Amino acid sequence: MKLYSGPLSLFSRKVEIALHEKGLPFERVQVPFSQTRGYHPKDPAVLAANPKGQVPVLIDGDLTLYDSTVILEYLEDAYPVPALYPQNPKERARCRLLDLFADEVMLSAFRALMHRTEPHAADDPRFLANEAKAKEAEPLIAGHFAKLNEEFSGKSFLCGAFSAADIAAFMAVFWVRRLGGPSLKATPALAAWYVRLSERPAFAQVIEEILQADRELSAPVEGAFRD
Ligand SMILES: N[C@@H](CCC(=O)N[C@@H](CS)C(=O)NCC(=O)O)C(=O)O
Repeated sequence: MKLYSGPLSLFSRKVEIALHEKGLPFERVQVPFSQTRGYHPKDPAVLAANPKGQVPVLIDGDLTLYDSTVILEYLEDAYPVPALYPQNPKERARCRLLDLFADEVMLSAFRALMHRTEPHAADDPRFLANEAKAKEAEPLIAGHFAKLNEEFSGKSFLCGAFSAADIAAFMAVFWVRRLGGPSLKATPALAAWYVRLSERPAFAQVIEEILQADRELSAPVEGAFRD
């Protein structure tokens, strides 16, 4: 399999974790990314494969796929062991909903923090205007943490056993922490789950690669990974 990925692409990294968790070998092609130009110029292979021009793109033989969730669902169908989704239809649907919650609902709030890794002067008026919007988003993000925290009553993982929902939610929580968002202090079950997942080899490898990419590509973020 070949995966077009980005060094600081949350959704590509989500797919990488799933591939590692399933023990599937893959060739990774890192598309160019910078904090000032984003993904421009775009990789021609990605443009050809995905009408949205986005990574991740997965190629498995004669099949080309884009969108991290579509890719995870394909991996589950084609390579079912170890499972990343519950077998029970209602549990499976609930797991998909949590994946969507992380990928879409949480992202739409913490997008407001993303300017923090771009190069800036502390008194840059554009940066300060973006910071005002980030501060407005932070209570919403803390609310998302509280919602996830409630999911853990009597469970170690979001859907009972480890699943795709854990991967998606972890990436969202990790991205918020990386961007100096709300701490996990008020959400102890979420904090304990976050530590547990960070220690899994698939997660530890991807986290280390993202931190290395940040050292090379990103501005330092005040309050990143605070307790
Ligand atoms: N819903 C898509 C989102 C993919 C996405 O937003 N990819 C970003 C990188 S994380 C990208 O390629 N952005 C470049 C662009 O939108 O032009 C997924 O889950 O894969």
